[in-house]
Amino acid sequence: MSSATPREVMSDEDRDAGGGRGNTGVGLATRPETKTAKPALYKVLMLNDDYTPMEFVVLTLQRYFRMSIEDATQVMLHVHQRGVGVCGIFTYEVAETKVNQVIDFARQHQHPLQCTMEKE
Ligand code: TYC
Repeated sequence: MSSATPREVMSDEDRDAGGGRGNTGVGLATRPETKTAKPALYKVLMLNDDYTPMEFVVLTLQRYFRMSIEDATQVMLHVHQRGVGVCGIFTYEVAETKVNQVIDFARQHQHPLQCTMEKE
């Protein structure tokens, strides 16, 4: 019998990864590995309240989310009307930083504006 049984047959992936007996970890470099995990993403949400001035919310969105005055006004009005709105989607640490920047900025100006994050 000369043909290999199915479990002896190595796929291209196994071979490229240096799989099988005697794996030295030095695979034949035929193509790049495509196993880089994508980072988890988080939505940064702006919450409505009855006291923060509309123009302060627009300024905050422009400053910390790099929005145009038109986009910032649209997001602010959405939050004003619906109660909550998405400012942007970021990796965990970037989202956390932006939430803290918004809350600090609002506190410095004695506005109750609140911001939070939620996994995508
Ligand atoms: N509701 C506020 C007002 O009428 C405006 C506002 C909009 C506040 C969005 C917070 O995230 C907010 N002045």
